[in-house]
Order: sequence, then C-alpha cells, then structure tokens
Amino acid sequence: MDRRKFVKSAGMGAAVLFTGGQALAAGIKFKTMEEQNSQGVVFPALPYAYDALEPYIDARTMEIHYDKHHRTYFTNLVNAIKGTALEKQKIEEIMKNASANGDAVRNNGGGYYNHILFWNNMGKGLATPSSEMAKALEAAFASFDKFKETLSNSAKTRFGSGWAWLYLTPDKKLAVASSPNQDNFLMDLSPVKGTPLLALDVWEHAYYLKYQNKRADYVEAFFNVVNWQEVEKRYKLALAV
Ligand code: MN3
Repeated sequence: MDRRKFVKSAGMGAAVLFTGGQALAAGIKFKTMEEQNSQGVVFPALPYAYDALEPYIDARTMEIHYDKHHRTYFTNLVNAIKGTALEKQKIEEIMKNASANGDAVRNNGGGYYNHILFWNNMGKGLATPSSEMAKALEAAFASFDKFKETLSNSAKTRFGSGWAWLYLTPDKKLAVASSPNQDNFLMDLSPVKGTPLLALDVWEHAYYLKYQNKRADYVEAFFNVVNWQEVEKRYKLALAV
C-alpha cells in the first residue's frame, strides 16, 4: 500500500469509529497519545508511512509489524476484555492490574500498549534530544553516549523476546532496563516499576527481515530514528504526575 492509500484508509477508519471495543477496519489517527488513551482500546494509525524510517527500518518489516503483529495483539486484547469491566478502563489501568487480569490480557495488552509507544517514539530527523533532555540524560548516565551504550547493552542482552526501555523510576530518576515478552514497567507483576519513556522492540519480528540474527546492528540503527521530542514530552508528563 502506498502512502496516499494508507493515509486515506486510516482516515476512513476514523469515520467508522465503533463503540464497545469492536475491531476497526483501519487504524485511527490521533494527534497525541493522550487523545488516543481517552478513546479506550482502539487500533491507532501508524504516525507515518511504512517506508518513513528507511533505510534503518525497512517498509516491509514496518507493514508486517504494524498491520499483522500489532493488530493481532489489539484484536486479541479486545476479545479478552469483551463483556468485562476492563472494557471501560484505560490501557494504563489494565496494565497496572496485570496480575489480576490473566495472561491473555497481560500479553496482548502489553503488546497493544508497547507498540503504540514504540511507533510514536520513532520518526525521521528527530534523533537529537533538546538541551534540557540531553542534560537530564547526562545527569543520569554521565553522557549521552553512555546512555546509548546502556540502552544498547540492555537491548542486546535481553535473552529471547522482549523490550529495552528508558523509563522514569517511581522516585523520578531516568533509568534503563529490559522486560521479557510483552511485559512493561507499568505492570504490577513486573520486578521493575516505572513509567515507560522510550520503547525499543527487540523481538525478532522487529528486525529479522533486514538484519537477520544481527540484533546489534538493528539496535545501532534504531538510534537514527528516535523521536526525542516525543520522549521528552513523556518525560515531562511523567515528572509532573
Ligand atoms: Mn513487536
């Protein structure tokens, strides 16, 4: 699908907004994540075209990752919460009670939420943090390069499938850690707790078509497409809570 067709179908998705958690024909376009979250569990539009992050992330990977993997997590989450009180909850609330909600909600809810963060914290030409964000990273990790090294190591050493994160600890410190499968640090069952700021998907489906077994090359490429404006926005929101 080319960009124009994709944008058109994404727009049409917004015109057929369902209530009650029904699956959507196409992703809905939201201006901000806050707007997205206010709508409950809906499948969001990708914030850019499939080929927008080339050559670092190839269009085919982007299309399969978004339209197959992410959509499947969404659909399975919708089915898992259908007819329950969770239908009326925000996804963050669903995450916070992960231990009580069962594995289908934990895995598909995590997959649904984590990928929304991931799409939004990538973009082209935004890969430099503001001086304020850079200072915060330097204060936490000694230097920006040291931060990159820490996140890279976290991503490369996560055994099997999972995510590497920059996150804000409950005592408002910037930190890096990884999570297994589709877990994240909002979940009550996670040994690490905090607010996710920057998500890096290290499941093989995120890189195998282009990078095969070379996760390290994918992680290196990722730093070229980080949307630091989005990360900084989340950072400020998390600090203010
Ligand atoms: Mn993924």
